[in-house]
Amino acid sequence: MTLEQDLAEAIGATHVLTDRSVVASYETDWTGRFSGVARCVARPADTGQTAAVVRACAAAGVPLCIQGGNTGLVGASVPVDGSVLLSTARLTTVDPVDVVSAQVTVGAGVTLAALQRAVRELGLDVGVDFAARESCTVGGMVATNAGGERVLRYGTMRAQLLGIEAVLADGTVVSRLTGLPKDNTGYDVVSLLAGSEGTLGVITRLRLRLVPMLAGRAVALVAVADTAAAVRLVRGLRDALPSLEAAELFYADGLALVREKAGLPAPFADEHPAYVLVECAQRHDPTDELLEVLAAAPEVRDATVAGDVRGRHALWAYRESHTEAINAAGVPVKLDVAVPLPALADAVAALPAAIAVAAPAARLILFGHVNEGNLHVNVLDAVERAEAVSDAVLRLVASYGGSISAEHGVGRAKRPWLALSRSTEEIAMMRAIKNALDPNGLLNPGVLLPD
Ligand code: FAD
Ligand code: 2HG
Ligand code: ZN
Repeated sequence: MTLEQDLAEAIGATHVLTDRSVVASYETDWTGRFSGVARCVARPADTGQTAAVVRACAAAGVPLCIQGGNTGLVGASVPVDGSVLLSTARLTTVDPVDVVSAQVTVGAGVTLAALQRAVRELGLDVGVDFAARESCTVGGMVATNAGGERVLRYGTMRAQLLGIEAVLADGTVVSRLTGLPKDNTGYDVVSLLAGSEGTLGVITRLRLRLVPMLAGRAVALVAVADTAAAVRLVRGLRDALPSLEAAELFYADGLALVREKAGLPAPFADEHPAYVLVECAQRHDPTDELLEVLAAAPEVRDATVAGDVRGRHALWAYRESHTEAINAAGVPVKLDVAVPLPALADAVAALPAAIAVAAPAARLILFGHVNEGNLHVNVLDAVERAEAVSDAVLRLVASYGGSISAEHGVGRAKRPWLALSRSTEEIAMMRAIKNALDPNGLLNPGVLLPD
């Protein structure tokens, strides 16, 4: 029997996709920069079927690549040539919400937006949120330890994760879904899979912590002079406003691009060098206290505040449309990095010159999550100089004591630079874990660990 026949027997022939035009829709990443040619796509419906797919690939010695919503931005969600691509699109069960514990168990293929809809009607919410919500899956979010817009308040995806069910490279199923908040019984096998980028196992189900749904919300878009002013402003807001949930940063050139591509009006009468978008959330309306704090903040050059849903979404559009606007302008070299907050302004100032040396004609669009020192360095008109640009940016970031990946992961895009953020000993430890769990390198080859 061929591998395709084995897979068809395990999960049904209609869920083994071999038609080239259909398979092609799984083969290129969101940015258009990374692609690979899969042998076929397998779409299991549950953990048992997932284990059967993994076992069939292991027996045939064919690599297996894992894809959720394919919104990942480091080239790790597309297949390597000749691999089987396992799509989690059918792992979409949502168990009844445990409102007493404020927890839920869901299939890895559930999108963030679907989960939000399911829990919000019960007065609960998901602690992580970002613009890809309609497509990204909770499995992909855990596999990349996604961050997003609420890390300031609730932490990254790892902090939401209480349990996991996963299929290891030999087809073994590990299921730990009790969700006990206190459970000190040895190595944290659940957390180990967060940020593992599909290299240690296929996550099939997750148990997630939920947070209260806070209906009182206010969003402010604040114009500031520069990065240093943005950092000072956020520091002050954090101290004064316990309801602070998000603090996002973007600049005049990013705003201009977003306005051009999304057709949005100018937020202020005048242009300003930098903008901070903040959101406060609590049970009652936080608008008055946000206005009061902004009125006293010396960094504010101009500000507009919205409390109603439509107004809040209109302000968020200036920030959340950056990724799409950049894609509409070309294929970017995308580098998601973090630097210690006290060094953020210096790093932002140093980036243009470093990039210009690597790619003189490049166009830099910067934005990010200011409280975590998380910069999204998007470099347009430089894709043919991707390696030189990545090297320049990542070395600069490392020189400030930063991380080469704040939230998107290492993937295939940054694998050669892992040693800038992790010691030799740590990389050896990671390699030992990989070798113990996947000795034949079946899962997501070429992702995360350098050769
Ligand atoms: P994919 O892209 O399909 O896969 C990502 C990685 O996870 C791959 O390595 C894949 O092999 C692995 N994987 C997927 N599912 C599983 C599974 N079930 N088991 C094991 N491995 C798996 N990220 C942030 O952190 N913060 C943001 O604010 C943010 N905003 C974004 C905005 C936009 C518009 C876009 C396009 C992306 C954004 N991202 C952001 C990137 C982010 O990594 C992804 O959106 C999300 O975490 C990936 O989910 P996915 O289901 O699309 O995974
Ligand atoms: C965001 O914060 C995402 O919007 C995407 O992490 C970042 O497009 C990017 O570089
Ligand atoms: Zn981000």
